[in-house]
Amino acid sequence: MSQPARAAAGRAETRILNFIGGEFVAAKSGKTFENRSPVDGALIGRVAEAGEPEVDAAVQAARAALAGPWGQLDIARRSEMLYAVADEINRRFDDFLQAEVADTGKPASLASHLDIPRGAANFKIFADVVKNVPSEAFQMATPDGRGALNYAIRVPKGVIGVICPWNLPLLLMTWKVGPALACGNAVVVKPSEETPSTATLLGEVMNKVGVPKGVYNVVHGFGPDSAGEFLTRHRGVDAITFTGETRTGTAIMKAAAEGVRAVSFELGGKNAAVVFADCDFDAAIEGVGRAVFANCGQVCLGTERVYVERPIFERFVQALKAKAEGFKLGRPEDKDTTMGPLISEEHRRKVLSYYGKAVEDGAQVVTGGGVPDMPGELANGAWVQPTIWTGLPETSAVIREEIFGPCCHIAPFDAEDEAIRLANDTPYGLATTIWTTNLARAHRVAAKIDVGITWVNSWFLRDLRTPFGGSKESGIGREGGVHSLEFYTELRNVCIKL
Ligand code: NAD
Ligand code: 6OD
Repeated sequence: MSQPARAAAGRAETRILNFIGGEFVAAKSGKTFENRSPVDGALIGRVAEAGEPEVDAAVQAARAALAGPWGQLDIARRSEMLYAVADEINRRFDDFLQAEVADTGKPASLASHLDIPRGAANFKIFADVVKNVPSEAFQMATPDGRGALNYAIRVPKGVIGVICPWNLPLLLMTWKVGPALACGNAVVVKPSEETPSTATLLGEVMNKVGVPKGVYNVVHGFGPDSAGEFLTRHRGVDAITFTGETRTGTAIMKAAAEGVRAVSFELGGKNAAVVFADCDFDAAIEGVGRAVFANCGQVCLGTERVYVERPIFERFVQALKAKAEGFKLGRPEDKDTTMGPLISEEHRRKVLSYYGKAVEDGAQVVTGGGVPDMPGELANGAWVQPTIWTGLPETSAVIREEIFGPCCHIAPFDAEDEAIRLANDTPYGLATTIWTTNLARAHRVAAKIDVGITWVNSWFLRDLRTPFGGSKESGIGREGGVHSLEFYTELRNVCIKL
């Protein structure tokens, strides 16, 4: 590997650097922070923390790229370049996999099926979308009888600030960078402080395939009074796309108000599954099991509230319990590992506080509820037991607040309207899953649950052309397919008097 590659991969002896104007750079201040493995607490590397000078340099580099060759590239050439990025990610699949798994501790089997392939696919889908979007045109009559022709053109928004979370680092970052670049923008990415590696590694890919310097930049650091805030406050940033907690979204929206800059937000959720007695029982257990426990419960679309029609309630609780108890916690690289740790000790404290609250609020702990005994060095990792509760009042914080861990509460219901009311009784509105073999009911209930994404008899089945986003406090705007173009381009009307 070249020197930048070792810096970017960031394991063992290495440093993880900022990527600005096509160069891997440390911080002028010399400040760094630790990147530790959630599996066993081992030091993975040290990350160069960007200060205001680095964030400013990244924004300037992005602006310069827009004024340079990148701004001149036609859509066909830009699309080819994004295909090349995807191909290079796939060629370096193992490097990306190793980096993602080291940062997150998630099972390699999961990252190799989900995170890395989607990281590559996110470039191809939007390269295709921009080539195929029609424009709109209107002819109009005028008093002189000659008329006028209106047509719309799309231009890039400019420099996009991309602020990312840690749960699906490459997938969620490229979900924004792919369309941003496809539309001709330049980006400054601020990965989560917990997961700096794959965004940095992508810098090498950009250089390798000849994406002009400054089109893709990465600055590392934290949120408040650090790189996140410096980036969102920077007036050279034209628009901000953010995935993360609703509370952070509120802070970013305040920063974006200066200069009246556009935001696209994918935020938290407290998603419900609604399971009817007429469901395919095994499919429902399999699907709800994935929705609750995949990625150790750290998926924004995941289910933390399960409502089950009373005739199958007891059977469902017992079957999901068996599913939870079947997970094999272990090192990510072990082939039989099916669940990793939480992202950090800090996040574990948060999740365990809800495990405690559940008991205080009178829950029956069906399974789990604590910290598993892990052997050897794994005892230093951020492990928790997959957990199921029943018997909580709907007013409990465990039912109302996003936990973001491998846990759910299961409650019975007796009528369709009751299930809809329970599912909607939350300030969030991201996703839901409905389990039934009654097609009419599926359509009826789907239309009444106030969320951005409804799955019927499935979960996290993604067609990247579809609108993705949240209602209520779960987000602002939709991304995916042509919907991403609404955010990443400015639509201009040209009126020609004939
Ligand atoms: P977070 O909000 O704590 O952090 C996300 C990013 O924002 C990080 O890079 C962080 O450094 C940065 N940040 C924090 N404060 C900031 C500030 N004041 N200004 C600028 N940047 C700031 O979220 P997280 O803990 O990384 O991720 C988990 C959360 O993300 C959960 O709530 C989850 O539901 C949500 N999420 C939502 C979606 C979705 O599509 N709706 C997807 C994934 C995760
Ligand atoms: O699949 C996607 O495009 C997407 N944004 C998934 C988000 C998952 C949240 O954790």
